[in-house]
Amino acid sequence: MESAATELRGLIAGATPRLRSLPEDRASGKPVADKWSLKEILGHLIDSASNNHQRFVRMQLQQDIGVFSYQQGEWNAVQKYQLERWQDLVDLWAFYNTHLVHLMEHVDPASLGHTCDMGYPNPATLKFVMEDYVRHVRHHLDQILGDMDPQKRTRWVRRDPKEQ
Ligand code: NI
Repeated sequence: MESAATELRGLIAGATPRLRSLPEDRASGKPVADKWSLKEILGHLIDSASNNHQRFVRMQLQQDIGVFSYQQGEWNAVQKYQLERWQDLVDLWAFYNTHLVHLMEHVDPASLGHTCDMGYPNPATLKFVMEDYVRHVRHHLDQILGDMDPQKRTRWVRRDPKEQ
């Protein structure tokens, strides 16, 4: 999983200083009430890191871990990311992902075909889960750093594991 790990390492290195430079009010600004603020998007990436951390470990220990998913909107709302300091969220995101790079670099190659049911039509292999995780990080970092109108944010396009 060297290439996914290298890509994630590059995303952390490139994005962290840019995230740190965003002011608190910009990070918590909510120009459109029903769209996530930048804090809430980064919070979503922290939830993604913590849930995928579980997948990355559990899938190495078990051939098929069955259903493993989480309710993204509910997770975000419960944790009140809007009330948390932006710099703390950036640090947590960066350190968590640094650990995930380490994990990917040391993944047991024999487990890359192990599977998880992520609600896609086909079971996802650990290789797919890791690659799709990095694609998802990039997608949301582009939203945060692109400074775009929240209404014009591009939607996440799910990929069927079979088409990887
Ligand atoms: Ni997402």
